[in-house]
Amino acid sequence: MTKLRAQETQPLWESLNTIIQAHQSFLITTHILPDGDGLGGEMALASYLKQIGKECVIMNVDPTPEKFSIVDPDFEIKQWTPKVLIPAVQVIFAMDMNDWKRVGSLAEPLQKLDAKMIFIDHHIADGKLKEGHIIDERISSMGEFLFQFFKYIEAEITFKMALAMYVSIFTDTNAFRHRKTTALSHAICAALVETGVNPALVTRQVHQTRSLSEVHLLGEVLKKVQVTSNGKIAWIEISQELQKKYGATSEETQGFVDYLLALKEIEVGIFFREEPTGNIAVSFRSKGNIEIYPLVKKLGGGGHTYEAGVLIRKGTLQEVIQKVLAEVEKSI
Ligand SMILES: [Mn+2]
Repeated sequence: MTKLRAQETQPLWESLNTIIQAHQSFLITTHILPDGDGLGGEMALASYLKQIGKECVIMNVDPTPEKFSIVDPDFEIKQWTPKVLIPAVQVIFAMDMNDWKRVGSLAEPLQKLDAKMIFIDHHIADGKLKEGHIIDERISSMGEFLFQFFKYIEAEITFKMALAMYVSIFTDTNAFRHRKTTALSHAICAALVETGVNPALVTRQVHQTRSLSEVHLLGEVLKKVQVTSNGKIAWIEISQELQKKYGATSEETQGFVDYLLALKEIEVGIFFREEPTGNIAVSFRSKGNIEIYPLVKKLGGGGHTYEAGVLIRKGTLQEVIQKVLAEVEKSI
């Protein structure tokens, strides 16, 4: 059934297994504004660790969005605040990220612990970073990596783990649309559905959750979509003023950028969002003919070849839009 990419990935499964076997206590975390991939990955790995008798806490800097609460039926994911005591664990796994800045204010207290700190990730990372971490840039999602790992070590995959991995793969491929979606991604999801995961229910709970005001905000944002002179790039923007008008949070505007790819002629969609701090978050999506990672990297961000993002700390919303569009037009 599932053709595992054994030769290439086996060393990563081996090293993860070695770390797990050699230690007893673990903390798992993921990036700020956690998504279905980070949360699903955390839950699947934590469930396995507990299954084999290890101690494991999941602690994130931001709360779990309501739509992802299905991966955490027993409320195991804890939110960290400066008042929360972090247990003195031996190993920290940070999932779906490869830069400690991505855990925001949790980075410092974690680094103060005398623990092994390991990224489990699939974002583009430079060679040096890969040493000592578990990074496979080819996989679609944490769920895809973990499923293969569990099969390799012959772990029992419970329904809870299956659901968490399905949510991870389903959300990080944007429902099997992204370029990293492979036959393997589908085969793994088929196996997870056989375990009892209900795809229609996951779609309903994860993708069909917008409030009326969010849809109205989306409508207002999309009404002002702009396209560059060469017709290849579409962009939208959202100011703090507009977000406030609709009472929307940053988390609620996630996914807006994907609507731009519905346009027939464009190759790249960009979403500019002003944060409460005044920083500008910029998300990029490419249909696959144009690699946007090099440009995003140049701007100081990161991500994948065709999906990437950057937080720009200098300039107003309009200044950032002008600057980024100029860079994009120059480079593609
Ligand atoms: Mn991911």
